[in-house]
Amino acid sequence: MLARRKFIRTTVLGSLGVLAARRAEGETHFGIKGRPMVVSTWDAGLEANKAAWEILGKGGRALDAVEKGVMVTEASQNCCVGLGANPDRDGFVTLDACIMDEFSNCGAVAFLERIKHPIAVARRVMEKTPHVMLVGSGAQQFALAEGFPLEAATLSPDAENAYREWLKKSEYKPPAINVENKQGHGPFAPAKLSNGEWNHDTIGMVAMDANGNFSGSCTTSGAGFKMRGRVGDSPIIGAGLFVDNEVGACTATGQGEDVIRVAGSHSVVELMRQGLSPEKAARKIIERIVRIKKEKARDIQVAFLAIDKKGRHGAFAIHPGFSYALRNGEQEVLVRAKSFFET
Ligand code: SD4
Repeated sequence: MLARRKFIRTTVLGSLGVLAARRAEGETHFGIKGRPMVVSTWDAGLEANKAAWEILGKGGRALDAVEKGVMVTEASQNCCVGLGANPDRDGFVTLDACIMDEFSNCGAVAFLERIKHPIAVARRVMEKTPHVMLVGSGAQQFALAEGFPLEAATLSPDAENAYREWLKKSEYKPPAINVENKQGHGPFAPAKLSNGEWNHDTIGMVAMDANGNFSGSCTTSGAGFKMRGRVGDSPIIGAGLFVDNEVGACTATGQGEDVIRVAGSHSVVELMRQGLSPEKAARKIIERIVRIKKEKARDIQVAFLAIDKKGRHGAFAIHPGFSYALRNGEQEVLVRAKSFFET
């Protein structure tokens, strides 16, 4: 599947003269104000972007695009986002999500069980309550009151197998992260699915619509076999996602604990506000995490993915293997991000 996809490096995108000049900065620039674009994390982003583009390509609002986009991933049986994902160490799948729009409205749910589309519940929290975040049984109660169905409390066949395997040792030990060599770092391993593909447990998506407005979404099952009650960065505004319509938007993936400690996505957006490109801003915050973690940075993966008001997109990761999906008027591609460690 992957072999048929067009895989590109950030530095070799583009063909127009104006883009060549921008390439000299080591960045890629396809979207411009008035021309919509969407980027999302990992390979599953390609399918999610298609749904987002159905809206963006017709001049629709970025908020609708980022919600509908990640719902594809949440519903996919071939993905570890959503109810098909690996459970916590007590055997329950618990989901986290957040969404943010161009007016800095935001909504989030965390530790949500048995609801198929946490991102849609997060949007309802944003639009229908005076709050930003609902968690656990309260979030589920709200979802049911809003008409979301209560799904079965069963594991997907892939998750069932993975959990049975995990129970043999019951160790909360970081496995792999690198999609390419299937090895690497952090508890956020690409899970091997029964169809042979590898996938991740999170999707973050940020988009700019034809009006130049930004929105973002992030949804996850979190770390497989996590402690019961554990919540990562993904539903936390400023950590897993941040949008500022004057500047741009950023989302994060990887070890959530280390994204939270640097207020990751917010920090990237603040650096873009100071004039840094998305890639350079992401790189600075990755370097900050590496400084904090010292030698432990070898064992974790974190990546940031951002877009700005000039229509630039960029990402940076601690380790190789992180890629993001880009869709705009000209391109539908996977972009391989640069990383702090090269091997
Ligand atoms: C978390 N950031 O729960 C998420 C995990 C993730 O790819 O991004 N996995 O910490």
